Formats: sequence, structure tokens, C-alpha cells
Amino acid sequence: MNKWCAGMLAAALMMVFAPGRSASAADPVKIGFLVKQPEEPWFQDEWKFASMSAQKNGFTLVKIGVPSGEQVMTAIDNLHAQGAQGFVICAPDVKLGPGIVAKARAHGLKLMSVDDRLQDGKGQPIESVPHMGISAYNIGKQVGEAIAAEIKKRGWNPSEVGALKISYEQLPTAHDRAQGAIDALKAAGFPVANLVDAPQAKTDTENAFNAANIAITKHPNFKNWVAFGLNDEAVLGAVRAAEQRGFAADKMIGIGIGGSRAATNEFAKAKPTGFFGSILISPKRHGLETSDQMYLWITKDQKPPMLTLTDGMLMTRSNTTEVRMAMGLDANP
Ligand code: FCA
Repeated sequence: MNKWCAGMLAAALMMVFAPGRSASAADPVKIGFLVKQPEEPWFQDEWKFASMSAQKNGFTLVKIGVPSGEQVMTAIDNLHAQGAQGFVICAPDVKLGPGIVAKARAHGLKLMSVDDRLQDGKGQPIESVPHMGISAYNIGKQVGEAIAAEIKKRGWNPSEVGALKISYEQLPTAHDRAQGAIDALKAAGFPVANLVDAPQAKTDTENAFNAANIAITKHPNFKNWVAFGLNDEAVLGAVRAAEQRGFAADKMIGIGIGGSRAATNEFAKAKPTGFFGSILISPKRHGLETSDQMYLWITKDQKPPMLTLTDGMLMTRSNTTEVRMAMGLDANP
């Protein structure tokens, strides 16, 4: 083989084995943070904390809302074109996992998931992608325990109480959260027959409202209601639907998950609503810590922990500030 051939071969090999934009130590660090529902306060808070990491570490953060699979794929291409080295993602559908992994790899981009863990073609978590999520089942149990305690405190007869499960079964973290709540209610002696499934088509307040509205109409026998689901938006939808049907704060106990503005705005209302509480989870850990980890991975080749599951704390109207401070957050979101 002459020199020219060898050179061509080496160049071809480099193209095959190093398809990403080759990053050198001098390249400015650019990290993407892709979220499925940019309008949701939880994700805005995640972005806020990711921006803090960017400021602290001196990298450029690229925030992209990706409500569809198509937008995810375009966003990853754009990140590559802009010279990013990695990204953190909460995908609109965990089944996009294999496609996201393949595209990240093709572009030589480091990949971490947050909140919703990516799945492979068999519905199993993709364990090779570092992930930070909430300890969904345990947090669901906290919801169920708090609902059961409040039913008892109010002296309600459980046989007259309907329990609305605002469900979104295709998302594993949604399933696990609801299952935790159901198991805790059962353990507290709540009648299983009074559990009412209200599937939502999308994970926002409007779809939760529609789901709850149908379920409540179908069960006129209950005197009081309780509600739980994936997040604060799910429970807020249920609370608004219950209000419309005459179940106000004295006849409804809704406990959400999240604790961002969606919940604190509700607690700030002069008159209590059926939105009794929320398990506050940490947008700081999910936004700042994941971004810090991605930065260290890119700059120091330090791989993030493969799985981190974060906790939550019950927050109600009466202890919003204390609980937020205890979780290392500012008094107000
Ligand atoms: C999921 C939910 C969000 C938030 C997050 C931690 O992505 O859709 O509302 O609860 O998990």
C-alpha cells in the first residue's frame, strides 16, 4: 500500500469510527437540556436550575422543548450541528429510547435521561444510559398515606369515598407512582372497590380534567372524593372537575406530586381548594445535578452514576415555606 492509499484509508476509518464532531479540550462546552412539556412549571424549574449549572461551570446551555418524537430527533441533529457534546433529556415517549440512543451515538453526543427513564424495544429500561428519576413507588406511597391520614382526620366513612386514580399507564413512572398510592390506601384499609380508574390521554391538567369529569359523573354514589396521579397537573384537573360537580375543599382530598408553582399557586389562594397537598420533589437535583454531571462527563470523562432516585416531602398550605427550605429550595418557586 502506498502512502496515498494509507492516508485515504486512515481518513475513511476516522469517518467510520469518529462520526461525531471531534471535540477537543479547547472547544467551548455546550449541553442540551430537552424536555417533553416546556409549558409545565416542573420543567421550567428544571431548566432554571440547569441554567445555574451552566453559569457556575461556564458552559452554554441549549434548552429545547420536545413534545413529539420528530422534534426530539431534529433537536439532537441541531445540537450536533451547533457543536454540543452532550444532552440531558426527558423524552415525550420513553419508547423512543432506542432511536434516541442511536442518534446520540451517531453524533458522538453523551446522553443522560431525567425524570422518565428510556425503554428498549422490549419495554425494559435502557440501563446503559445514566438516569436520574424520582423514587416513584415510594413517593406514590407517601401520597396514599397522606390521603388515608386526611380521610381519617376528617372522620369520613371510607365506604362513601371514591378514589380517583388519574392514570397514564404507558409511562412507567406514572404507573409506579399510582401503584404506590393504591397500595398505601389498601394498607390503610381503604375499600378496593371504591378505586375508580380515570385514564388521561395526555399528561396535562386539561386531559386530567376530562378524565376525572367522566369518572365522577359515572359514580354518583360517592359522598366524597380523593384523587392522585402522576403529578400536580393530574390532581389539579381532578380537583377542578370535582369542584364543578359540587365537591369543594370539604369533600375532596387531592394530593399531587411536584410541588412547583402548579401547587404553590393553589395553596396561595385565599380559600382552600380540594388540592390538599403535593409531594415536593427536587427540580434542583434534577436540573442542576444532572447538568453538573453531564459537564463533568464531557470535561473530565467522569461518568455519572447510572441510576439516581430522588425523594420527596409532603407539602400542604400550612407548611409550604418550611418544606421548600428543607428540600434546599427558595421559599417561593
Ligand atoms: C414526569 C412527569 C413530570 C414530573 C417528572 C418528575 O416526567 O410528567 O410532571 O413529575 O416526571
